[in-house]
Amino acid sequence: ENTYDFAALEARWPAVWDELELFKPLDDGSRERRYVLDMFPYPSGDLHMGHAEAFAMGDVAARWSRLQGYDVLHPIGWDSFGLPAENAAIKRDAHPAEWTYANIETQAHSFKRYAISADWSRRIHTSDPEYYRWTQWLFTRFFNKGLAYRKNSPVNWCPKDQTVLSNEQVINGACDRCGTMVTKKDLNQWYFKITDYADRLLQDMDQLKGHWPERVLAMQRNWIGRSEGATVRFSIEAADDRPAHDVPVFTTRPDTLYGATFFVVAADTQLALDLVTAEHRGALEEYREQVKQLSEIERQSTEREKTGVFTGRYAVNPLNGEKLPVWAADYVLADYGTGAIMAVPAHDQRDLDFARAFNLPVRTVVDTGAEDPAATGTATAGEGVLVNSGELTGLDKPAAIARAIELLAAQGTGERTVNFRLRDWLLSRQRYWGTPIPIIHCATCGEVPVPDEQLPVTLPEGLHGSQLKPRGVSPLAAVEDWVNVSCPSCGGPAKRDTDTMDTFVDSSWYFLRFITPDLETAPFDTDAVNRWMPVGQYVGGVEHAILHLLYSRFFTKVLFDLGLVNFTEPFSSLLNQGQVLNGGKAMSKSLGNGVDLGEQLDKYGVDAVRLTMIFASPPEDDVDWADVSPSGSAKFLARAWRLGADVASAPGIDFAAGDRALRSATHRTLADVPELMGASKFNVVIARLMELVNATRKAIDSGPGGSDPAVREAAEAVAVLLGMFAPYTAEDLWERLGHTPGVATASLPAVEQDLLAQESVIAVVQVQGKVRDRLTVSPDITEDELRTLALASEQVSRILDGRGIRTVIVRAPKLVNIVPS
Ligand code: ANZ
Ligand code: ZN
Repeated sequence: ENTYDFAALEARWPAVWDELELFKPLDDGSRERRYVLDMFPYPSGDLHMGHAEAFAMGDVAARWSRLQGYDVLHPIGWDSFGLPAENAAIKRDAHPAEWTYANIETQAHSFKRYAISADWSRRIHTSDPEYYRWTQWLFTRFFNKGLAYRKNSPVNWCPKDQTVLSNEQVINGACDRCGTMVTKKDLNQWYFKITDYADRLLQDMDQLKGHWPERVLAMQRNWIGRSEGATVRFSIEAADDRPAHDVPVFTTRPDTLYGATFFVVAADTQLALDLVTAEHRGALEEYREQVKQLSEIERQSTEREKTGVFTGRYAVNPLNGEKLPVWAADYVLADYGTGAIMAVPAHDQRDLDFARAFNLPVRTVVDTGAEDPAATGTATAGEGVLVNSGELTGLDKPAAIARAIELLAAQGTGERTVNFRLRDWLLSRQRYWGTPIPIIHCATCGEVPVPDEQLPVTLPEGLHGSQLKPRGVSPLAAVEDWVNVSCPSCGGPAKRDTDTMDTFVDSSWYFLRFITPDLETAPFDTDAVNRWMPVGQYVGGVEHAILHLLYSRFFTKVLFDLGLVNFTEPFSSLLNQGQVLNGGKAMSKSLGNGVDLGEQLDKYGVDAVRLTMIFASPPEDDVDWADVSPSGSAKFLARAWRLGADVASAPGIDFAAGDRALRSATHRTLADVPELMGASKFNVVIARLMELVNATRKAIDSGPGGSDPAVREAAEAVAVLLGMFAPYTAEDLWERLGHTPGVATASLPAVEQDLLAQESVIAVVQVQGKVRDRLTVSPDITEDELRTLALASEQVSRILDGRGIRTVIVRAPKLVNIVPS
């Protein structure tokens, strides 16, 4: 039978692969270990085209590592807690687990069909009590280290989902799940102290340079947002009903202190309420109401008219004793720096806009050569020389910054500080389908972590459907016999914390659990983890450039500090695969341009879809499904597979006597693949395989024929390399070539250096445009060498017959044209 039937191959091979356990790592030290990981999926439904792209890339990386001889760990599992399951459960009056685990089974089935070379014995689900027990265990370790704490603070609140969102989940002021504009609400929430690690998160990016996409590093750097400057303490004078008060500000420009003409506190802070005098209190309260209605993005918009109210107070400038009116405004943010600023309108545009709106003075203190900001309305931020600035006058900007800090430090009113944009990680969620926070609140003992032997704190099971509806408090709070417990410390009556964790907590350590997934005594085995980690190749979408990657990096550093791991970065190398588009646009319901993965697989076969994804472009680039040809891929696969019928020799023959041209083509391909794979040019490798298949076919049909050893050598190389992209076709071809199954773990044929020299090429020699000779030359021949050879040709001398030469045009290595005089 010589008809390529992908469905028959798909029906046959998975069971054989399972049986052979090809993808279980040996972990015996006989080979170098390599951990290749795809960002684990969320079980939202069946797999879609995006999964097909991402997981094809990760699978190619894993399969390539195996061919290179590594002992490869390539696991798969599910990030299975989260809101969609809960919303689905509410809609269908069901339990989130039903939807979640049904989807997981569907996806698992599809992943198997898609021939992901995963070790299925390591499968984990973050919503299993066996997993979240350890998420809770880790939480208690963070808590004991002072890295998990509660604070009452205004939080991002999605009025539609009725849940708190982290800063990272607010995109342009809207909920990243439902698009509703986010507002603020005061709640007592759990936080992880990621800000303690800000400097290390930044520093350790040095280890990732060159191995992570530069744009991801840039996004992380920007998110962490390190700024150098100074803290300057202003004292706010007592006023009628209010006592004096010291208020620090953070400024990157202490050199401009003499240019400060007013002072601003964020309107939505307790500080603003503490400062405001009785006379102005009403106005402030009214203003605060107005501010509450605004989204973060509106507040920060530079377009918007500046607003604010006077507090009735004055701040004293510590350098010159000047009194500055204190305003409350919304353009100063409560949670950046100290929530208060010294306003320098001449050199800060936001301050200038505010000054112009409220008729406050503008004083230039750095002469940058530009026109007066008071006149132009444009603040000047550049380099220059200090003017009107007491002791600082005459210094340039950097010198003035240094001097200002010296002066402040001498007075005890300021010092150099570094400020980060990064905020602590808000991890409390008032939802059901997540990891319960393992804390018990006791009136006597306070916050008591649940002891290890009482973990996991499992979710109460009875809740389903409308009982899960968001109400601003967790649905868990309603389950009294779950909430009411005795205090593990004093035995008195106490209550469980009813919040669950942000699912990003679950995914911040899953890569460690994969290493010892069944361990019952710890989240992971430290020795085993130290053997396998860091992940050698991590593959996933750029949408995780900040959150997931930053949180995983943070967790790893904390675990390092706890002595639980011996490395500080979890992912040595990162590949962001592109998106699958259709007609140049992301697939979406509203555009109606979605392509169903299952239909594509049914129509063209798994291998053709995989090959198409990978061949379309380098992995980082988008694939436009409207521009590709899965049927072309299927044709190529059939052509490769049919080589199996025409190789008329037995395995194990000596290739040395084979046709040299074909051998050379095979070995040149084998020699180039490592560099191409190393540079993630998977698509180029496929192009090279296409050439090799064509060359082999030609050798069979119009060359030395199917019994030539070079034909077997080429076909075997095709099978081994093709296995990375089209595992079914390659495995079947391998078997047709007489091998026992398991091409995925076959060894990569060794490159024979002496076969790499390019064949010679024919250079045509013309005299006055007429071909007079043909020379066999190296493709690398230089123009001078070729000219010399051509002029030395006997044929040419005969034609020239003593005539002189006007010009010689040389196009190495293929053409020489001689024009006689
Ligand atoms: C005086 C000054 C003069 C400033 C000047 C800038 C230019 P980055 O670089 O982003 O860290 N600032 C401080 N806290 C703020 C808050 N909570 N809300 C809004 N703005 C705040 O920015 C630091 C600068 O942003 C600080 O330096 C402060 O304004 C302002 F010619 O202080 B500057
Ligand atoms: Zn107690």
